[in-house]
Amino acid sequence: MATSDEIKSLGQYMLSVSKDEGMEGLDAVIEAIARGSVRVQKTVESAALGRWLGSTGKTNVHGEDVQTLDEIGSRVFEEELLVSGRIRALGSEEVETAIEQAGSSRGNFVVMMDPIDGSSNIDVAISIGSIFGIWRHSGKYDEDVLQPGNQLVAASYTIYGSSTVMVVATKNHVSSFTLDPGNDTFWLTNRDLKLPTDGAYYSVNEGYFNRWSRNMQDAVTTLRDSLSLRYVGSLVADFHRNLLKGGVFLYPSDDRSPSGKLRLMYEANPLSFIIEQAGGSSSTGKTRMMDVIPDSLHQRTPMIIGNSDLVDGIVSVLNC
Ligand code: P6P
Repeated sequence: MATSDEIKSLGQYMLSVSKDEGMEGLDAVIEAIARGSVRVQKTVESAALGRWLGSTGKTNVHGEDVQTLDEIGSRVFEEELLVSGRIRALGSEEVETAIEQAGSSRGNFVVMMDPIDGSSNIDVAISIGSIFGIWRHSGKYDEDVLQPGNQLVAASYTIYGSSTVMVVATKNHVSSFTLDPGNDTFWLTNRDLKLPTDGAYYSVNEGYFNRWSRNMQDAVTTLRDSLSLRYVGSLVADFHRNLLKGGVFLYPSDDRSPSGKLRLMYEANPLSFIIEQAGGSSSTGKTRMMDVIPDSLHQRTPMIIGNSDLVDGIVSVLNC
């Protein structure tokens, strides 16, 4: 890989990494995500002015209210990714079935995305994000779209916060890039990110405490003794803080959501790939997240993700 003082932009970085990791074309996929992120950032920052806030009045495949920005984000990333010529199949939280690229435009990557995560926070100007899992084209359509996390070759998210930051994880690297809105370019700001050894925060919606199993209540009560609670209610924002500062994020199953709320394919798996590349762990509470064999595109999963010692401690309490 080119030396760090030669690599400054996301484009230069990905060109080098794609070559080093034998992932020809991966740079084009990440660049498509970057272009889409620039477009979404412009929409997010002026949402109120452009009247892009609020609901479309439609419900998605999960029966959830579709925010205007959800729809815009899904369309923007779909356009950028499909025009890249590198995508064999594309799945989105906002679309019931995955889109398969036919004919000559077939690429050799499969992308699963949550185009706008945390949309309930859009109207109150709290950070939101976009999440992407990237697999190689494996063979038949069904095999392509339902690959386990342990087959991921890359993952990325963008957080639209006080600055717009893309985190990109590949087989050997996790790095972050900050958008310069002046020239719409993402510049390398953190190279080879690693989780801090000591976690600082635990992140969970304690408002659901009474819905959890007794073991989960005990596990979270223990966290209170040593960690501070931070919960934005926007997965990418909570995850990004813990990636940089150390900590653990939990979205457990509960008596109303027995499988949890978060989606395996385009939320849990991509973030699990990133956290493992940064030296952490991710579990369903029973098994390593990325070993889960998917049954369906939109299936949900409980998630415990962050510093390995914290994740392992919680899992041991859950299974004692
Ligand atoms: P709750 C946002 O709607 C989201 O999907 C994630 O971004 C976030 O972590 C979670 O839901 C918050 O859910 O039930 O705590 O409001």
